[in-house]
Order: sequence, then structure tokens, then C-alpha cells
Amino acid sequence: MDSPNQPVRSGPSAWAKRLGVIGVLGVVALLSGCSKEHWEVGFLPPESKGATSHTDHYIHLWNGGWIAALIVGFVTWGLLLWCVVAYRRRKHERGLPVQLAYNMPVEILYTVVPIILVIGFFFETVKAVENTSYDDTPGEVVVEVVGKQWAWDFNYITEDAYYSSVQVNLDGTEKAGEKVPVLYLPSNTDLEIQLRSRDVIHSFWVPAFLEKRDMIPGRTSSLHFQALKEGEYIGKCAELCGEFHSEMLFDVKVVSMDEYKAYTDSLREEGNTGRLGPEYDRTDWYKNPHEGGDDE
Ligand SMILES: [Cu+2]
Repeated sequence: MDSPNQPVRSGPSAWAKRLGVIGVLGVVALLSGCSKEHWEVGFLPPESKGATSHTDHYIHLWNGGWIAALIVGFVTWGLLLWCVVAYRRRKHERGLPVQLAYNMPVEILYTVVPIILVIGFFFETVKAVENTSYDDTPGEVVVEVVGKQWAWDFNYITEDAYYSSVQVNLDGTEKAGEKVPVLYLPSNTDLEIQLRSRDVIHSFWVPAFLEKRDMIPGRTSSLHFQALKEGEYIGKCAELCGEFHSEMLFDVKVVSMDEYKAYTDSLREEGNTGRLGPEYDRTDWYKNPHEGGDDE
């Protein structure tokens, strides 16, 4: 019942309501822009689902981690809000509230739960890494990808053919995209991608494959996986490697084994037989770091 003595306090609560409505509408608008595919992969690139023999392990670990973190988050935020409301200062209260400490059940809860979480994250991570980064299945097809300022050489080792490229020269037109070097990979085949650099540190990154590897001068690293989904994927250098780093792009075409063979045959017919090896590396200063590091 309203009494004439009570102050009218419609101002702040009306504002809070309005802000709440705007907030809820904003969140709904944001989330409605995201499709089911985005949610399934935890907002990683949607085409990553089933793209390689590794991607689903990464997606599982990523989504599992978020779900565990959000459950902990909601429980914590819920308890926090509950405390704020249930133990708020009442009108008649003065001074500090009764201080509580050493509540055994609560102490045990927040010791045991994090330990369980850490153990869970640890084993899930080990499982994912063993199935992905530590995958060393011998490659049925071996491709050597060589990074250089600011393009790529692809040596199809098993097929004894090579492809060489120069930087893309982005000029703002769509045509620039046609000049992007293309890496062909056969689908459903054990692949070994060997990674080298001719000059500075580059990084081989196909976002949809959810894997990235640095290419370090004087060292060969490798990626072992199967490409499971035929299609076209974008790739790029992911290590700031100089002036035209942003033009160090490539495309990956995952095709059937027949198409792959036809492509590498065509390279050999053009005369691109063999391998563009370390003899084309621009510097070997990394072998003798104390004898001057000048670029040639
Ligand atoms: Cu680079």
C-alpha cells in the first residue's frame, strides 16, 4: 500500500529496468548473428569441423575447457550474487557483520574442486596433444613447405615436383586473389608437411586446420595429419617477417588423390621436376652467427 509519507523512488529502478532491457536485447542481437555451426566449434572457424584428423580433438578440448570454466563461473557468480543479496545490510543493522571463518565443508569444497578440475584439464590436454602435436604417423605423401620473404615454395617430395611463388602484391582489386600460391594436398592420406625457412622466422598457418608451426631457419619442423574434407582453405604466414608479411598468403586445395597426381604430373611436365632445396636459402648467417648478420 502506498502511503503519502514514503518517498517516491521510481527514478533509479526505472533506469535499471531500461538498462536491463537494453542489455538483454543487445546480447540476444549479438547471439542471433551466430549460427549453430559457430556454437558447435566454440566460435573457431566453422570449416574446421572435421577438416583434418586433428581438428576435432582440438575442438573437443576447446569446448570442454569453456564448458568447465562456465560452470565454475556460473556457480561462483551465483554464490556471489546470493551473498550480496542475502547478507546485505538491513536498515536496523550497525557496525560490521558477524565475521565467519574456517567453514570446513566450504574449505574442503574449494580445495577439492580445483584439484579435480586441474587433473581433468591435464589429462584432456595430454590426450589432445598425443593425438595432434605428437602425431608422427609416417607420411604416405611428403610435402616440404619452404617459407621465404614473402612467399612460399612447395616441394612435392613424394612426387618429385615443385612449385615456386612470389609475394601476392595486394593492390585492392579482387584480381590479386588469383595470384595467391596454391598448396595441393590429397584427401584421406597420411600427410607429412615438412617446414623450412630460407631467411627469417615464418609461420605456417591454415586457420581451418587449427594448427600453426613456426618455420625456423636452419631447422626442419613437421606436421603429420590427414586432410579429411575436400575444399579450399586460406593460409598465411603468422609470424611478422618483414615489410610484406601481410602479402605472404597461400591457399590450400584439398583434392582427391587422382586430382593431386594430375596436378603434380602437370608440374613435372612444365619442367618443375625435383626439389628447390637449401641451396636457394638466402643467407646462412644462422650457421655462423658471429661472422656478420648482413642480409645479402
Ligand atoms: Cu613470413
